[in-house]
This record gives sequence, structure tokens and C-alpha cells, in this order.
Amino acid sequence: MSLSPDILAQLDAQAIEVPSWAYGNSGTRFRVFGTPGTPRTPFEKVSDAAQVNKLTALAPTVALHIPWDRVDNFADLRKHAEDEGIRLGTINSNTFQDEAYKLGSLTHSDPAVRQKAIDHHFECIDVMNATGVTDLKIWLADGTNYPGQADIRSRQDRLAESLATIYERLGDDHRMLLEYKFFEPAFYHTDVPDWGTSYAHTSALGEKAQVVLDTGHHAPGTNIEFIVAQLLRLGKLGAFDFNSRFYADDDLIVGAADPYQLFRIMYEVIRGGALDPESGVAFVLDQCHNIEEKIPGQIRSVITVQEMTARALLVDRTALTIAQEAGDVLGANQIFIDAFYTDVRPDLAAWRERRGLPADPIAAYTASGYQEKINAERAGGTQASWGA
Ligand code: AOS
Ligand code: ZN
Ligand code: ZN
Repeated sequence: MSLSPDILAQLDAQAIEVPSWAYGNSGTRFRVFGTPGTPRTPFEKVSDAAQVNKLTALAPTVALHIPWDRVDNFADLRKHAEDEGIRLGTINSNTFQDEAYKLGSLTHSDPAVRQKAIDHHFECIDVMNATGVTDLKIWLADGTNYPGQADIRSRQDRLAESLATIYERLGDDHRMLLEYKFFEPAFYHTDVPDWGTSYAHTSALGEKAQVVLDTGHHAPGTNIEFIVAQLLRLGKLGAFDFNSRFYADDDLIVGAADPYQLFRIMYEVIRGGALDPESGVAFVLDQCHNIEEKIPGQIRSVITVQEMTARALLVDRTALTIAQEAGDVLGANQIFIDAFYTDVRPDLAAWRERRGLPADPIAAYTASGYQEKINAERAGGTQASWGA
């Protein structure tokens, strides 16, 4: 099987957003390792993000995180991104690092703490207005560690009220994207633990609110592609956070742990019409490169998403429907397997060359001298890290 013109046309339109925090240092609670050339400012993170797009044409936008990417003048950051050939993407809020949020943010029982968290989201909306960005992503660390610690039901009521206050402030073309996660940092209950809770809140809020599915935020064995199918069916899938995991929220390179799962997810994306950019579903990486080189790690990630998308596009859906309706269990499954095992890498290398891109973007990055340049230029100063 090779990639038909129709498949290639769909791949032409694919866009994957990269996260600014992937270019900073990151680690675990045991150690954050520094690396040469790590950006010191949001401007340098944007420059690094732009390298991924220059070599792959797959990553035209970069997600920002407030306060990590707070700058004096966001119009300057926007211009810098445009000068580098990319655009600013999703604005991510942060209510998980302040002392005040130890027992919660938008769900906190103290109205003053809730207001502080709401005001932070208002600041994020101001940033959206200053940058022309339309998506506000909310991930909450809110939860409890011990049964009985808090009234989980009233926390839901306060969450609904806080979200409604933020929602009211959104512009006409803005979206609020609510991410769920089953545990961590809270270990007993989390206030937005699953897609159902995110769906309940975003449905109550209205059309501008949608669900974010982070592939690392489910219990082991969860059928994630089913959730994708269901949210698309309900018209409530706003965005993906792509990464992969062996154990919990590992934030490893997407597809590294289970490429077949990524293929199955992309199949449901295609099946649900969400590969069409008009669908509004955003494909964002949410990864940390703790020990590997960051820019090549991001290049590898976007290429993997493209490869699994191409393989999923190879599924012969007409033959599949016939097999499914005939009750041909093994025949239908074989159609999936045939597509998944097709090596699309030569066709995608040719796709890149036709667009004036390097056939092997990682080799081209290594040969470009960019890493040596930033290693020399960025010596000294404080390197950006995941948490600052
Ligand atoms: C946290 O686990 C989530 O995946 C969020 O998307 C978070 O905002 C992101 O990891 C950057 O902090
Ligand atoms: Zn995430
Ligand atoms: Zn996460």
C-alpha cells in the first residue's frame, strides 16, 4: 500500500502544536537535569519551536504557559513568532504552583482563593486578546489526598461557578478547553478526573467549552480511542494533549510506548471527521524531554503523529464496513493490521522532499549547526525549566 493523492492531500493540512515547556529543562521530583542550549526566555523557546516547523512543516504553532511564558509585551512575542515563521497557540493557565492553591484553586472553599484563580484566568484571556490566540486550556491540580478531607460534592458546585465566571469573560471566537486527569498531584480524588466530568462541566457552560483529552491521563488499560469516538460523536472534543506513558503521566514522546494505540486513536479521529482542520480539534503535544535532546525529541514526536495518521488513513474503510457487516471478525481486524504494519516512512520522506524539506529532519537538524549555536549563545543566565 502506498499513500494515494487523496491521503497526501489530507496530510498536507495536518498541524500539530508544540508546547513551549518542552524546550525548557524538566525532570522528576528526584532531579531536573540541565542541558546546554536550553532557552532562558520565552523568546528563545519560540525560536526553538520554530526549528521543528522549519524542518517538518508540521508544527505551525506553539502553546504558551502563563506564568512561565509571561513577557512584558505579548505583541513582541507574537511578532517574534511570526518572524520565525510560526504563530502563538493555546494559552495554558497555571493554578498548581502557588502556595495559596495547596487545598485547591477554582474549587477552594475560600472565596478569596477562588477569586485569585479566576483572576489568573482573566489574565490569560487578556493574553489571548493581546496575541490573537483563541484557545484557553485549563488543567486543574485540584483534589484531595484523604477520604473525608473535603466535601467532594460542594467542590463540584464551586468548580461549576468558577468556570462559569471565566466562561463569561471569553470573547466571541474564544474557546475554553477543560482537561481531565485521573490522579496526581492529588492521590485520593481529583476534581476533574475523567472525560465524563469534563463533559458535564463543558456541556453546562455552552458551545465555547470543550474537553481536552491528554493521552497520559487515564488508568492503565483504558480504551482511549473509545473516548475519542464518544467525544467526537457528542461534538465535545476540543483538543488532544499527545504524549505516551508506560506507567502514569510519564509525558514521554508520543507513540513511544504504544504506536498501535496512537494509530487506533488517529483512526477514530479520521472516522469522526476530526482530521479536517475545520473540525476545530487541536492536536497538541504535552511532553517533557527529561534526558533526551529537546528539539530532536519534538521533531521525532510530530513525525510520529504524521506516520500514525498516514497509516490510519490507509485503512480501507469500504472493505472494513463490508467485513464488519458480514460479521467477519478476523477479516475486519486484518484490515486494521494491514494498515498499521505498512511502512509509510519512504512515502513521507518523499512528501517532505517535494515540499523542499529534508527527507530526514532529525539528521538535517544535527547538520544545521543550530544546536551548537544555541549552546554557545545561551551559556550563562538562568535556563528555563518546566516549573519556572
Ligand atoms: C498536567 O498533568 C497536564 O497534562 C497539563 O496539560 C499541564 O498543564 C501541562 O503538563 C503543562 O504544565
Ligand atoms: Zn496535558
Ligand atoms: Zn499531564
